[in-house]
Amino acid sequence: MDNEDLFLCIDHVAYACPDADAASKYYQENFGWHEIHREENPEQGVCEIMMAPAATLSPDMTQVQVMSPLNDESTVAKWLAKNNGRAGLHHMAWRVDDIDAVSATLRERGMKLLYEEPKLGTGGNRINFMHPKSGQGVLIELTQYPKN
Ligand code: MC0
Repeated sequence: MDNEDLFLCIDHVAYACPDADAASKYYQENFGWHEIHREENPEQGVCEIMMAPAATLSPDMTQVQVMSPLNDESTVAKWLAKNNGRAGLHHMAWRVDDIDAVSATLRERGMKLLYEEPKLGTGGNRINFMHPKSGQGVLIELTQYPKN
């Protein structure tokens, strides 16, 4: 793939904390942000709440994903423990149109993707992650919206 066809936008930035509900309330009360969507993803071990500065999401509006671990085995629980329990930015997600083609190109370029095949992400998206070593110290998610 050509560089200009790889990524569409920053879909969301993910904030990891011990209590997603409490963080959502804080964003609503202090910043006027809105809950757009919430779900539990047992495979990823997270409760996650998608939030935006408007009640209605426009197509390219970057969201904040507020997430907390569902259990001690969650990668987010491990991350929080390593961070001495402190909340903080955990990853950012880049939206792609064709995650299979983008993943193939990134692999050709030597990037390490965590999963052989995409897994289920928020709202039925297909997701994968680039290892923080490939992201120069940042965990980067690739996310593709369901095709109609
Ligand atoms: C770990 N590292 C990070 C990091 N997590 N660097 C930047 N950002 C992070 N979030 C670094 C560590 O500092 C360490 O660097 C190295 O990566 C290995 O870390 P570790 O503590 O030994 O942990 P691992 O290797 O067991 O796990 C790290 C890994 C894991 C990224 C592989 O967290 C993972 O599988 N993440 C992908 C799944 C995920 O995060 N799911 C939650 C969101 P040094 O230099 O010390 O070696 S789910 C989601 O977001 C979905 C629902 C969605 O949006 O649709």
